[in-house]
Amino acid sequence: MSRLETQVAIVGAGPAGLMLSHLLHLDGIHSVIVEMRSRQYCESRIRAGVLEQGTVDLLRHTGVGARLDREALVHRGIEIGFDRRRHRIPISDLTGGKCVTVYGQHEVVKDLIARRISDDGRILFDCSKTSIHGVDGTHPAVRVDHAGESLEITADFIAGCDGFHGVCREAAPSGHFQCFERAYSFGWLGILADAPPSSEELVYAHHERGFALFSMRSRKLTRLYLQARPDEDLGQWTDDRIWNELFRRFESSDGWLPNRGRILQKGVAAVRSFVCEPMQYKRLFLAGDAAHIVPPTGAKGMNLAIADVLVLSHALRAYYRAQTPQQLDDYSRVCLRRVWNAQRFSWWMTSLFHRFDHNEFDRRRQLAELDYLTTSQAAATALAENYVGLPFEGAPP
Ligand code: RFL
Ligand code: PHB
Repeated sequence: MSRLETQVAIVGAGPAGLMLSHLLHLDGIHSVIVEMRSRQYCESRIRAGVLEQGTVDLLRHTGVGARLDREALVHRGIEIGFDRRRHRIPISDLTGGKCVTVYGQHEVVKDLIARRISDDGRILFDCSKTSIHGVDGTHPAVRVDHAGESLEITADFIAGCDGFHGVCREAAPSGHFQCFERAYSFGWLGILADAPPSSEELVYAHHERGFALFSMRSRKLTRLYLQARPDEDLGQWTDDRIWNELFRRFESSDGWLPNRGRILQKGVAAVRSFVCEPMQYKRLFLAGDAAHIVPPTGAKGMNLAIADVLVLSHALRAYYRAQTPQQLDDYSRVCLRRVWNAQRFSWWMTSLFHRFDHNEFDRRRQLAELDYLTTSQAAATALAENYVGLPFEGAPP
């Protein structure tokens, strides 16, 4: 078995693992990332699209915001559709000028991989058989098979940035982590369409047939989602059926509809809420989707992952500079406060827009809430403040 030593071994080259490695490098701390997928796969996996103000500020501040500044789309409002009408929530006006930025998660991943490689960072793609060892001792290790050989990476700390289905959460003794979970009876069917977005802003639509979301990836690509069954058979969803369903759910009295175009990608994503507490076991730290999942309705998942690793990088910096473990001990508490806030907001957005197995009373209550949201400045401000994101703990001024 080959051996390697580093300060922080990171499992997963998603936004959390890559950003952590980048932040540690800026503080002079060495890390190695192991990733089960290929570089090409990581760079083309279409997922999140909406970046909070704090995420964008951090990308810029740490020197990985140049392409984002050239290509990303800045959004100062969102549209809420119900009862065949759309209502604008002016999120920038309600938050002292803050905005969200539409820039695909895979673009952030591409920018971070390019930067890590140009800084001589080590990312081992195409690893298999990842396993975690020695988490009870002072030198935990990650073992993988990579490039035809077995490799053991010994480190001071392990960062589990390996997503919801990763292996790191299982490395702690059973019962250490307490998991809080909520399942939903629906998923999201998402498509990427070769069509210029027909609105400059996102449209979240409530409809009696179920939720629909209009989003985008660029001036040429529209991203759309439909509430669907979690086990939806994509084979049953012809392109015509998808467009017809979208057009029905977005139907509005002013005639606005998304532009139709060739469907480049389609997939079904689960909708779930999940939190693992604490987010640490001795020298193993969980970050991002490995520790928590939010329903996509609030657009918070990737932003939470970035916020976690900012806190973790500061704690590791304090540890290496002054041998002070207090910030590491505080990691879970600091992160979980933000995580539960995002859970609350994402659950609220989900319950506001989706069709549940509920009765007419509940549907009317939903409509009343949408009415209140689009006519009360106080209600709209609460949405706007959460949508652009609460301030990042320890973010640069
Ligand atoms: P990731 O991105 O899942 O990365 C984990 C990485 O770990 C690798 N891995 C392993 N590597 C080695 N060994 C193993 N045993 C491994 N097991 C796993 C995986 O291959 C992967 O590369 O987690 P991370 O970094 O925590 O990032 C989280 C985000 O990806 C996620 O929260 C967002 O995509 C959620 N999300 C959204 N978030 C937003 O902030 N804004 C949005 O607009 C938004 N929209 C969305 C979303 C997620 C969606 N889906 C598909 C669930 C829309 C959708 C449809
Ligand atoms: C997306 O563009 O993928 C997206 C936008 C807003 C959401 C979720 C996903 O709330």
